[in-house]
Amino acid sequence: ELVNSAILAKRGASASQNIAYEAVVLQANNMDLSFPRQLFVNGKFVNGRGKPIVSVNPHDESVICSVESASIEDVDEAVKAAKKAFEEGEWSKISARERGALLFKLADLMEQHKEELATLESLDSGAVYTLALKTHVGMSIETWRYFAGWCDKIQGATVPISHARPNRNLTMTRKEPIGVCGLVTPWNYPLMMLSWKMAACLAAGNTVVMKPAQTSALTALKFAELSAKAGIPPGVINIVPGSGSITGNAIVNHHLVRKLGFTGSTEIGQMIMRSCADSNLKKVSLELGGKSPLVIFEDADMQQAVRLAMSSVFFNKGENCIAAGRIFVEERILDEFLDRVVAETKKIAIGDPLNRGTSHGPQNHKAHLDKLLEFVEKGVKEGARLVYGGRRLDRPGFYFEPTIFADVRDGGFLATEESFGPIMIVSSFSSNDLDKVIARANATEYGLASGVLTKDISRALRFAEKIDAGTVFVNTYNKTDVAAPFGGFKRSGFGKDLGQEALNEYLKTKTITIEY
Ligand code: TAP
Repeated sequence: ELVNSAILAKRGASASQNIAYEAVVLQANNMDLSFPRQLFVNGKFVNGRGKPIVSVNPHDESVICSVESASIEDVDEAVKAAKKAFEEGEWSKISARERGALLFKLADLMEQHKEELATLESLDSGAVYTLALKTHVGMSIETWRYFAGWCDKIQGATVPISHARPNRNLTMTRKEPIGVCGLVTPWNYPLMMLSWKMAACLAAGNTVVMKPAQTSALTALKFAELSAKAGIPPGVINIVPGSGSITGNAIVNHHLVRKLGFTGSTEIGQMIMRSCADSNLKKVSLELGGKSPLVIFEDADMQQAVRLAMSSVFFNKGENCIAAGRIFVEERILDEFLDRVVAETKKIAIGDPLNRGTSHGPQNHKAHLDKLLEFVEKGVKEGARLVYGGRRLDRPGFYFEPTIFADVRDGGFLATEESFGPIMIVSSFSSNDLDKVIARANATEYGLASGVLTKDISRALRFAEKIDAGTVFVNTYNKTDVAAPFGGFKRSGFGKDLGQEALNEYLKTKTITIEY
C-alpha cells in the first residue's frame, strides 16, 4: 500500500509533447526527470497484463516507481506489431539511407537527453553518474551513430559461377534483414546492452521486441520515448519489461520471432538456445558469462599494472562481463603488487553514485549483493587468503566492499566461478614457463576476454595467439570500441556485438542466379 501511494504521488501528466504516457516525475541530480513506466508497443505506451515490477534505487533501497510488465499476450501483440511494421509499415518502404537518417536523429536526441538518461541509469542500476554519462550512455550514443552509418553500406556481391553454355549466368547476393528479432538483456549496462544489439538489428532493417532486465528497465523506456520523438515508425521498436521466465521466455518461444539476441548468464543462454531450436529454429547469438584472465609479467610498469588490475576488476563495481575474473601475477612482483593494490583499494571513494567524487557505487540489486557475500564465504572456506574487504558496508543500500583474495589455487571455486562483482582473485606464476601460465589462463570453460601486461612483444603476441578468448587486451584493459567486434568463445557464447561483424547476426544472405 505504502509503495503504491508513493508511486501515485510521483506520477504526473505526460512529459512529452509528442507521445502520451503516464509519467514518473521526480527530482534527482539537480534536474527534473520525467520518464515512462509502461510497455512500449506499436508506438504507444500501454499497461501490461503481467505483475508490475517494483524498481528499487540500490543506493538507499527506496522505491523509484512501479513498472508495468508484459504477459504472454502482451508479447504476442508486440511481436505482431513488429511483424506488421516489418512487412507493411513505413520502415519497410523507406530507403536504407533514410533509415540511417532516422537512427542518426535518434542518436542526436539521446545526446540531447544524455544527462537525464545517465541520471536515470545511475538511480536504477547504481552506476556512478560520471561513468554512466561516459560509458553507459556515451557509448550507447556512439553505437547508434556507428550503426546508423552502416545502413546504406550493407551490400551483397556478384559471384562468378559456371555458365550453362551456350547461355550465360550471373549470380548475385542480397543481404536482407531477418524480420522480427527478439532481444533479451541483463542489468549491468542496461542502456548500453540494449544499444549494442538493437542498433545493429535496426541498421540491418529488422524490427524488434526487446525485454530489458526487470531490475533496471527505466532507461529502456526513456529510450523508447526518444525513439518515438525521432520518428521511428510504430511497431519497429517494442519494449516489453517483465520477468525472464514469463516475458523473456515468451519472446524466445514466439513462432514469429526469427532471431534472438541474448546477453546474460551461461545457464540461461543454454536454456534459450534449446528453446530457440525447439520453437522454430530461430537464429541465435549469445553473449554470456566470463572468467577472463589477466596475466601480469614482472617487466610490466608497476604503477600501470596496479591501475589496470584494479579497473579490470572494479570497473562498474565489477558488474562487467569482461571483468578480469582471475589475475596471475609473476611471483617476483607479487608482494609489492598486493601491497600497492590494497593501499589503492582502501582509497576508493564508495558512496552515492550521483556524487561527483564517488568512484564506486552500490551493487545493482539485493540478490546480487547476497550472491557476492556467499561467494566470499565459499572462497574463505576453500582456504584462499582474504587480503581485503569481503563485507557488506554498514549503511543503507547494496554496498559491498571491493575485495581482494590471494593464494588462490587452480581448479577451485574462486578460480573457476564468475562473481560478477568487485572481487579480485590473485594467483602467482613463474615467467620461466610461459606455456604453463597460458595453459592455466585457458583452464576455464569461459572465453570472453583476457589481458596481458608486459614490455616483451614476443611474449605478448604468443599470449594473444594461444589464449582462447574472443578479446585480448595487451597493456590495456576494458578498451572496447563500437568499431571493434566483441564476443566470446566456448561457454561465453558466440556471435558478435559491435563492429561490422555484428550486422551479420541480423542479416541473411539471399543468392539470386539469373540465366541470359
Ligand atoms: P541472466 O539471469 O541470464 O539474465 C539476463 C536476461 O535474461 C534478463 O533480462 C533475464 O530476465 C532474462 N531471462 C532470465 N531467464 C530467462 C528465460 N528463461 N527466458 C528468457 N529470458 C530469461 O543474467 P543476469 O544475472 O541478468 O546477468 C549477469 C550475467 O550476464 C553474467 O553471467 C554476465 O557475465 C553476463 N553478461 C554477459 C555479457 C556479455 S557481453 N557477454 C554482458 C553483460 C552480462 P530477468 O529480468 O528476470 O532477470
